[in-house]
Amino acid sequence: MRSALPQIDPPTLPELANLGTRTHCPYCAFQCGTVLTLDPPARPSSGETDGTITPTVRIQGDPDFPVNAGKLCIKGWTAGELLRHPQRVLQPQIRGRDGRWQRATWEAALDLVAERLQRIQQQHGTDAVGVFGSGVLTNEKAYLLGKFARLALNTPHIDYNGRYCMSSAAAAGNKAFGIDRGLPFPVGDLVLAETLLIVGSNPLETLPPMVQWLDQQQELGGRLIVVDPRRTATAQRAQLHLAVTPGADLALANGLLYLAIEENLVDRNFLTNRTTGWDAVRRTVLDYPPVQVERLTGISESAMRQTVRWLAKPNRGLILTGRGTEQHAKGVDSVLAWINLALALGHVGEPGSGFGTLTGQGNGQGGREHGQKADQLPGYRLIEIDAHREHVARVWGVDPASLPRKGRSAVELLDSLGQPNGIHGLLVMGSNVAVASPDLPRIHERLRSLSFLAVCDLFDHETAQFADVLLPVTQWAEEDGTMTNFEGRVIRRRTAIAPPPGVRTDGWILSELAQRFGQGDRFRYDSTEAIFDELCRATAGGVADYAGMSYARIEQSAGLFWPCPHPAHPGTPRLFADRFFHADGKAKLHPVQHRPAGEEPDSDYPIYFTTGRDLEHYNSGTQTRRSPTLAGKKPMPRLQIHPDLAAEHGIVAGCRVTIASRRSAVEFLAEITRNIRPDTLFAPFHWGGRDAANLLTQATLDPTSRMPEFKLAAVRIVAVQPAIESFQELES
Ligand SMILES: Nc1nc2c(c(=O)[nH]1)N[C@H]1C(S)=C(S)[C@@H](COP(=O)(O)OP(=O)(O)OC[C@H]3O[C@@H](n4cnc5c(=O)[nH]c(N)nc54)[C@H](O)[C@@H]3O)O[C@H]1N2
Ligand SMILES: Nc1nc2c(c(=O)[nH]1)N[C@H]1C(S)=C(S)[C@@H](COP(=O)(O)OP(=O)(O)OC[C@H]3O[C@@H](n4cnc5c(=O)[nH]c(N)nc54)[C@H](O)[C@@H]3O)O[C@H]1N2
Ligand code: SF4
Ligand SMILES: [Mo]
Repeated sequence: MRSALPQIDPPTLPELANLGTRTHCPYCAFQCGTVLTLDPPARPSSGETDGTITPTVRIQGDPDFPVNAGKLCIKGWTAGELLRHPQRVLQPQIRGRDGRWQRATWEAALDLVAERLQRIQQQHGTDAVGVFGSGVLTNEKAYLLGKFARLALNTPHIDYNGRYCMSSAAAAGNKAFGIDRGLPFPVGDLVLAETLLIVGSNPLETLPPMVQWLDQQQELGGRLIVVDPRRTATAQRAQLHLAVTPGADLALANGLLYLAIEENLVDRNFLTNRTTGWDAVRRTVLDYPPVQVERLTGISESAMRQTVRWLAKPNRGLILTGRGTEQHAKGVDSVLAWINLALALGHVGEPGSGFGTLTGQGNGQGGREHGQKADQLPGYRLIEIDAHREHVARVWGVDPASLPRKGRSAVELLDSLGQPNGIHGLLVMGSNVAVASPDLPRIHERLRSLSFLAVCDLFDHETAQFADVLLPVTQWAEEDGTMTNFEGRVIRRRTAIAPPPGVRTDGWILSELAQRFGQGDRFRYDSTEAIFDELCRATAGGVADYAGMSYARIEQSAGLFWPCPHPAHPGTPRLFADRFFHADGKAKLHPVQHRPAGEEPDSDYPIYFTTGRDLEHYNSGTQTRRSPTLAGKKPMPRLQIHPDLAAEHGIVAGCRVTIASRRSAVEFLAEITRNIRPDTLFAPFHWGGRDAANLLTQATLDPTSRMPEFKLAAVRIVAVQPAIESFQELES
């Protein structure tokens, strides 16, 4: 199916509408405040430079936005490189009989999408079409996408890439606290932590402006402990690094709680007054004495004792989790184990103390609140609860009985593509599933067996290679909306420049398609703000209550924290000061047991393989691999390998090393480094094609969150090509 896109000259930037506009970075959940100007400054073309100046957008950190306070990472200040990128898709494309893209009018492309999806529904039933959404979408788009799936397509099958990202932390937060908001406090509170324990996250590379908060925390005398199989940039600045065995976090957390009990560090007052469930947890962790935990985790008893003493009162101890501890088939239970520890030490709710999780995607938080998750409706309502269905149906003006029920989760949805009783027509909006999904050989086979695939994106990416129709959309700086950052702060994305003439917003596309499904009236809005106002009504009374918000209110301050139930409500920066969100106001502890991963190393595949992120690239790499600056800095993935393991296989820096799992094999450039456990290999997942780390990963799902096990597969080294050049810089 591979074919080049017809090249069209990208428009330059003639009418940069609102330069000096304050908006936010397109990438991660930090949602750094930015100010956009022109670089180089537009000047009348003259003489030798006639026509040669192509202005680009300059992006600077917004000093007035308190979260990043003027700082940006390299991805943020290079994001402008993509606005007029030569590979940007500028017109709808329809796959011709020869397998090549052909330009089409919007009318023709949208008619085709509607016709094909309708034909599939006539043949196989309404449930035979599905939607795959994204945490890249604004709140307004996420809301519309959920409404579109339920009302226009009338299918239960909508899920999104947040299932790959935040679902385990979300499920654990809901179970323990009765609410799921990544940080239950503003990020500035971090500086108050006397001990910060970061588990399975590498914020120095994944949320880099965090450095300023960590610096301040350290200047105030605070300590940092990092739990990660790699000695990451973050771990390198820690007082204590616990290089845990991949997949053993739950045992570690239980082992720490065992020691807290033994050392009499448990806060019994807090447990009695503010929690339930302690007895069962206490009994469970008694099975985790240090010898046993040391065997499972590779962490010494003395390091564990140090950790728990530093975290316990009278210190302020704060535990933060990331994908390293969550993207496992026991991700929910692992997060619950960390929450148990935080609750038992009695800190939760006090500034600089407690528990939080570091959200990933730009709108990873808002994306999971407004109804694009298979089991959810706007406001974090649940689609299987009658009262919740009734509220949302009223706002939408439909009969509650007409709303579909709960659909399939992301991996299960993709796994059903083209299968009997599965999905035959799919709309993907804002995700490159052909790179980002686990066990790619299987997912590619499924994508190939679909009858019809439509993709809305900026680029002709790896997933679009499987598509029949590609609909080009506007980018962040070309549109209005709101995003909810990792603190639960709702902020404004603002239009700074005019989009290229041939592209449309995702919202416009959904409303046009809805019209073709006879639901046009329910998708007609005068402005993005009108969508937001409806969203606020739909969330009223829900857990993620935005009812008191408006664009004007959000703009008056540096964003508003939900819940914000009425127009006079100031928003809720700190969630747990007085109560938790279960009916009794208490937090719940849950007894959880360590168990093996979906796949453990064995004699055939003896090495752990884990995956994650580089500073310079973002997720599937659709965007950052196309940035000349970022691709120049990191042109290809590197496999991190410890010198001991390398020596065993005769590998030196710069060798090409092929590793195989039970799914497939991938050849990587080797980087020899002591910053990883000798039993573990690491590769980033930002590349596609033959470089995709996800060709190796496995898709065992967490039974509760349905999160796939991205962080653990068993592999072996199958071939080593000698280094052809000197790769000294690859030794670290
Ligand atoms: N530069 C950059 N920044 C990003 C992104 C990006 O792609 N690039 N993506 C954004 C998104 S969507 C997300 S979700 C966040 C993710 O942010 P992070 O959670 O910080 O990212 P990861 O690199 O996936 O995983 C963190 C660490 O988990 C470790 N790890 C692996 N296995 C285990 C384990 O079993 N236990 C423990 N404790 N640790 C383990 C890895 O070695 C890795 O260092 O980043 C966001 N920011
Ligand atoms: N092995 C391994 N795999 C992983 C992970 C891991 O740690 N290891 N992490 C997982 C995680 S946490 C995540 S979040 C996923 C992310 O992986 P993906 O779901 O692929 O996410 P992105 O790469 O961010 O893709 C976003 C897409 O949206 C497009 N886009 C940007 N803005 C817009 C817009 O406004 N509208 C539309 N329609 N499109 C837009 C971009 O061009 C890009 O193609 O990957 C998961 N996969
Ligand atoms: S930290 Fe995240 S939001 Fe900030 S500039 Fe970097 S990628 Fe953008
Ligand atoms: Mo993510």
